[in-house]
This record gives sequence, C-alpha cells and structure tokens, in this order.
Amino acid sequence: MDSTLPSPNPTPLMSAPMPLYDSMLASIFAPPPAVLIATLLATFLVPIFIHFIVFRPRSAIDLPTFLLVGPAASGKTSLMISFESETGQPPAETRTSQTPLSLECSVPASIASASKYRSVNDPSLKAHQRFLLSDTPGHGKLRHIAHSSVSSPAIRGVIFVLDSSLTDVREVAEYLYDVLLALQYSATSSTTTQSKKLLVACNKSDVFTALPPSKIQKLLEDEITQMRVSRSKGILDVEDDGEGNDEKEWLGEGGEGPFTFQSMEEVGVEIEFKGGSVENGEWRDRLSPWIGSCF
Ligand SMILES: Nc1nc2c(ncn2[C@@H]2O[C@H](COP(=O)(O)OP(=O)(O)OP(=O)(O)O)[C@@H](O)[C@H]2O)c(=O)[nH]1
Ligand SMILES: [Mg+2]
Repeated sequence: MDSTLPSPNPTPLMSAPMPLYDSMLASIFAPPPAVLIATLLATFLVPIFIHFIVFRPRSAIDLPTFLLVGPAASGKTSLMISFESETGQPPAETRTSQTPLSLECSVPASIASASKYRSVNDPSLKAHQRFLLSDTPGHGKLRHIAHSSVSSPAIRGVIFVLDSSLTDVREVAEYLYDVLLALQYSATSSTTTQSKKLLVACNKSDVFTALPPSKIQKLLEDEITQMRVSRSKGILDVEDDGEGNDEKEWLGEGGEGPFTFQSMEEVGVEIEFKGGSVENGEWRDRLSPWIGSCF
C-alpha cells in the first residue's frame, strides 16, 4: 500500500536538474564571447593546420644534390644556369663566384635508373626527378667551400668542370687529386657499399684549342701518376712514423704502377668523362643520363 502513496515532497526531486539543463541550453545557444571566438578560430584554423602538415611541399633541403667543382673560369656557373633554363642556352654573362649557389633542376623521371623496373604505362614516368645543382667558387682561396661539401652524404654526385683547352694541366690535376682523395676517403669509410660518382665535364669544346675528352683523360692520368709518387714521398719524409699514415694520401689501391681513373672503381669511386659546351647548349642532354643513373 505504501507504494501507492505520493511522495511527501516530490517538487525538489523533479526541479533539481532543471537549472543545470537550462544553463547548458543557455550556454549552447548563447555562448560567452570568448568561447564563441575560440570555437570559430578552431573551426577555421585546425583544417588549415592539418592541410599544411599533410600536404607540406618537400623542402629543397631534402632534394638530392649534385655538386659542381673545378678550377676558376671553367664554366661551372654558366653550366648550372644553362641546365636550369628551359632552352638550355648559356647566360648572357657570369661573374667570378665568391659564394656557393644552388638551383633546383629536374630530369625526366623516365631516365632515372630506378625507373627501369616500372611498367611503361606507369604515369609516374611522366613526372620529373627534382634535384639541386650546387655551384662552388673555383678560386684557390675559396676552394675550402667545395672541399667541405665533396664528401658530405647529402651529395649524390660530383661534377668536376674543366676547360678543355687544358692550358695548365698541373693546376687542374691538383684540384682533381684532392677531390678524388676526399671521395676515396668517404667511400672507404662509409658503411654502405654504394660507390661515389664523379663526372669530369670537359667544357668549352666549342673553342678551337679544345682537346677531346680521351686526350684530357690521358694527360690527367699521367700528371696524377707523377703527383701520387711525389706526394707520397713528401709524406714519408715528413712523418715517417712507420704506421703507414701515407695510405690516407695514396690515390687508388696500393701499387706503384701508373694511375688510371678506371682503377678508382676498386676503392668505390666511379668516374666518367664527357665533353660538351655551355655555349652550344649541349650539357643538359649530355648530363641528364648520368644524373639519372645516380638516382
Ligand atoms: N667559349 C665558351 N665559353 C664558355 C663556356 N662556358 C663558359 N664560358 C665562359 O667562361 C667564362 C667563365 O664562366 P663561369 O661560368 O663564370 O666560370 P666558373 O667556373 O663559374 O668560374 P668561377 O666562378 O671563377 O669559379 C664566362 O665568360 C663564360 O661565358 C663554353 O662552353 N664555351
Ligand atoms: Mg662561378
């Protein structure tokens, strides 16, 4: 019978939740200005923020880099600018470089070595493989800029630009010797088996005194053979500590025979020679296959 009796005081029980409910409704339909502003900001800014996180463009720093080195006035800056230009034509004029400069360039993705495993119908083959072409000053006093970058792991390949007239073989050979030594050291101390790539670009082939790349290669090999002996002798005289420190300065595998660029493959450095002229707009076509082979 007790269950049928009305509750002694039902009103407080029913009306207790009402103020809370009302206040919630009131705050939803008439929020304080601070909450309104915060909500509006979040609504507009969060999607924009997510968009930039997800679709962030690849920064230039992530791109593989090809380094241009070589003696002063050999045509490094001209080559870089002509490669980047749509027509492949040389710049009107250049000045002696004093600071490094990089330009973003590209080659058709279809010539990148990794593309040989793709189907011919793969749409990604129509895209372009982007990379940075990085110019360095060739003046003797500024060569430390190039030397500090040559063995960097970020460098995908090194392009040594020389003037095909080869008026001073010794000067060119000395610079090349240092570049080769840095690449050899980097290849032999690296944990990966991937070899270092060097292209010797024999520029200014349009000039009538220009020598063919095969002749330049032979002259440089002969010069480096002599330098290798004299440099190793100098080191032995200065620091003959009997611990074989000269090995670090010896180019290529041990052995007293003549130096050849081919022999550098044994120490993990692959070298190729190519001739061409910025003036005739030839380098884009001649360099692209080699650059593609480095990917
Ligand atoms: N005839 C001819 N001249 C060229 C060629 N390439 C470059 N030159 C000229 O060579 C000169 C030097 O070119 P740069 O590109 O400034 O040489 P660089 O190697 O950058 O020189 P540094 O900045 O001093 O290291 C310029 O007057 C160019 O016009 C070429 O293929 N043929
Ligand atoms: Mg320059």
